[in-house]
Amino acid sequence: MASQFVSSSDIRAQFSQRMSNMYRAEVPAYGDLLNLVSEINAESISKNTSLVDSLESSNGLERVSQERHGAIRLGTPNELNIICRIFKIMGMFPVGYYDLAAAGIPVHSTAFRPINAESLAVNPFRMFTSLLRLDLIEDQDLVSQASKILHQRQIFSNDALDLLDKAESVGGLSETESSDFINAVVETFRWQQEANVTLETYEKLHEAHRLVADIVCFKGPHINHLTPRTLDIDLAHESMKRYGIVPKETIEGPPQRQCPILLRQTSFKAIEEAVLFTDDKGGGVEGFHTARFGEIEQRGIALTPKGKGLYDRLLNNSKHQDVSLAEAFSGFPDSWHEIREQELAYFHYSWVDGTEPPKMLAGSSTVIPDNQHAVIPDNDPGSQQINRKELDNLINDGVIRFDPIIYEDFLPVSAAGIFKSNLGESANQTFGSVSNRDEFEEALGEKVLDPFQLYQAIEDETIKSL
Ligand code: OOG
Ligand code: NI
Repeated sequence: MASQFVSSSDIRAQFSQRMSNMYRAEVPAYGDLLNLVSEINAESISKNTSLVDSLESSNGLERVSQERHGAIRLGTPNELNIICRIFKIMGMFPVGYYDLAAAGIPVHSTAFRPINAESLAVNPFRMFTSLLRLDLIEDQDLVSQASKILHQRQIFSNDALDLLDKAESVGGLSETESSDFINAVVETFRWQQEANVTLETYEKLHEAHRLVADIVCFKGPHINHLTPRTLDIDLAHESMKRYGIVPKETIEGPPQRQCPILLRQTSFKAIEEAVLFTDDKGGGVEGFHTARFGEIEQRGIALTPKGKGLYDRLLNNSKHQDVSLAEAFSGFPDSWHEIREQELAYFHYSWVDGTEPPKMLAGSSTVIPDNQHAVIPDNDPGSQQINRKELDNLINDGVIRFDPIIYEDFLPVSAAGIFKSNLGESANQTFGSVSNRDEFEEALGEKVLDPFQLYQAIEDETIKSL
């Protein structure tokens, strides 16, 4: 019997679209950003045939126009635990641990995202998810007040929780259940104008840290931003002005290069939103809150530990020596051949169109001609993966091509920059850098996955299926 369950990738794709519709209605400038990005992506695609070839060969073209990430900020370990269960139903798993305390932001984070090549090709939606760390706030009275407020709120509806239980107990959701589930989860992230607290409490929390106020004072974790992926961030950055959008001055991440690596991002300032604070007499007091903003990003190739090591060294040089980012990064090879040769990044391997040798069927006695490299199918017990040397030869022969595996994660330094640009001047606080990964994973209920292992597995899989 065919499965009656909606696939987790379909749930995720629908959820991502629904979040986008909601955010567009809430923050009109996000709609402008989407228009701008689709204009620029269409232009990049029409002008750059090698980019299109590369995206097509690695199954990445379809997803680009639908692609985005979101960011949410949670208040309690229990909220994080439930979010982890909810995102799992959508095929999103916690990848990486980001400690933002070192940058003066009292949260630690992970990225929930799909992890295998097929799911990523369907829809790569990811959610940067932060958990507040009240242990970093000094004023103990304020901490206990904040903690009390957070423990009284329930950010998930009963519908969301019931459907979550159902999905976990029977292994999936029917069409109707899935659509109810998506509705219920989208509501969790809706902006709610009525605050949880009085204006006075808001101001006290705001003074401790703006982010604390953003998390504690509201009934739910409103989506902080949604970020579309552009194929040319320099052009997008330039064009923002045409749309009347004022971006940050600099683009976070590596400099402009022939071969994009990791992630480059830019954002525009947070918007001011009206809030209704509670008052003791049961009425509402009007006020404002600024937290939500717009961001765009360009994604490049995922780096190996060796490549990331080099990246970090060069970034560090540009900070501590008086050299520009572009100069510092002249030390990072800027051709795909060199990057591959030096094993600085992960690649997707495939046959050049028309060169793919006929695959042997299991148990068949097809003889592979001598001039074609023997590729033994997976299900053969004696199956052998093409080794590095053979791969190099096939590439030299022009029969195998290699295309970048796209970086699906985030950069803590850029994340800190993005947080800060929206927190304003008061954000120059520092906390001793006491990272607390164990506590984060305990709240999550599991360990975060290692991004390098995931990219390696995807690369290996492309070699195996040659
Ligand atoms: C998350 C900031 C990190 C990114 O793109 O690096 C982030 C937040 O503001 O909550 O979204
Ligand atoms: Ni972001």
